[in-house]
Amino acid sequence: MKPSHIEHIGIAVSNLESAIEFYERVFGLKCYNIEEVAEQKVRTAFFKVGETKIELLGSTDPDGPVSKFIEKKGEGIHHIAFAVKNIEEQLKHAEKQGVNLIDTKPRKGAECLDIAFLHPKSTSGVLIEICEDKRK
Ligand code: CMX
Repeated sequence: MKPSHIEHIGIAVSNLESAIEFYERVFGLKCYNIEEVAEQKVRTAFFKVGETKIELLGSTDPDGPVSKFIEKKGEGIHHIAFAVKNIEEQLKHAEKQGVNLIDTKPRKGAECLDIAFLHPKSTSGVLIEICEDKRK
């Protein structure tokens, strides 16, 4: 599959506003975008760290995946997103390798990316997102 880089690291937080304030105050990073992804039941806040972003994830619904994650595991790293080219082909490749796909087709995520998730049960317990910016 050969991802080009880590596009972002998603971090589940209980309180988005106070987590943004923390990242700005302690690390001197600037939150440059806050975006709701209604389909995923999250609000996302982005910071750039070199080529990689930190994506803070605040849940908008107690039944959403981020709420369920925090309930079970507490706040923390929720997923790692790999930037790929030709995401549809990469999904087919992953499926052929026996990976359990959460998304068999890409969907729209924050920042206009096409995204798809691989199930943590087939990736050593880490939720992996692959994503592609088709505008590039
Ligand atoms: N990382 C690692 N493991 C995870 C996980 C995560 N982020 N989320 C859930 N799991 C584990 C659970 O701990 C649980 O493990 P056990 O069976 O050992 O207890 C197992 O996966 C099943 O978890 P669950 O709470 O019963 O939840 P579901 O099976 O209903 O859903 C998952 C799990 C991963 C399929 C679902 O959360 C999902 O589809 N995630 C992808 C979408 C998403 O997370 N969106 C939010 C971010 C959006 C964005 O970045 O824009």
